[in-house]
Amino acid sequence: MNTLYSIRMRSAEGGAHEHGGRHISGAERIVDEKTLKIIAQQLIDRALHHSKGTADFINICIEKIEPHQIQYIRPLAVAIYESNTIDESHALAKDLLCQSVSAKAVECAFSFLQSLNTNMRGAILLDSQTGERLDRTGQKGIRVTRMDVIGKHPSYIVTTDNTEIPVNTHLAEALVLASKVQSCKGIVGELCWSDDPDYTVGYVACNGKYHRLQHMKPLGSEIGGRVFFIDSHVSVESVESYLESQAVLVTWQDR
Ligand code: WAQ
Ligand code: MG
Repeated sequence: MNTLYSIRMRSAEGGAHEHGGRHISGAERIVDEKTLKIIAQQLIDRALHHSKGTADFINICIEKIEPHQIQYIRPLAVAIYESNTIDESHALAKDLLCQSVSAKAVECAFSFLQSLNTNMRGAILLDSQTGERLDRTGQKGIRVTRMDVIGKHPSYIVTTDNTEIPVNTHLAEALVLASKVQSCKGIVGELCWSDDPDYTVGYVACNGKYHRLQHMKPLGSEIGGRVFFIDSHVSVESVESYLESQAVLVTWQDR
């Protein structure tokens, strides 16, 4: 197998993140050497042409990954739902999450995301029973990194009810992230909606499924976020270390 590299981009406006700049976008891939240049170019374009603004700080980090460090996983199954309003979608999301997480923890997650007035770059970790916040990263959050699919993203996905849906960049990237997150020992659920003002689709991940939900926030809202629900029997350190460091590749087809 070719040598693989993790390539990650983060961009901000008004200076670097660590100097108070506003987060514009972040993205990452795991690719071989000959693809690195093309991906670096794509990531720069993403940072410079984003609906949230124009970055004046772009950080690109490239690291070699040893083949034995990589874990291979399957993507979550995708389930889709009909809903017409934010209230309906949130009620659905709560019902789905309550299969794996306490009602109290679900309420904490929603109030946390709904009270954000700036975006975090990462996710918050909540105790799946008490709803107590477990990470100590403040406004930064836990950033999931070192993940991608093997080969190309499929252009269509067949959902659990046998519907074919087209795969856009948001869905492809979110499904990879959510699949890595749910593969982490001790994580029992996730709640997410996008921070892109023109993208209102979100999801909850639990019970081996990516439950895709329309209308998770008002159109035009620049605030999004992610919450991961943790079983209190596992150590927060082991969860953080897996999310931040373990290289994971999603295999779309059987290998
Ligand atoms: N690790 C942890 N948290 C992250 C990461 C990451 N790598 N990337 C983003 N976040 C957090 C951060 O707080 C962002 O503000 C928030 O999530 C939203 O990120 O069609 O586009 O990249 O099925 O804007 C979901 C629906 C789209 C896709 C999610 O998220 C679909 C999306 P965004
Ligand atoms: Mg975004």
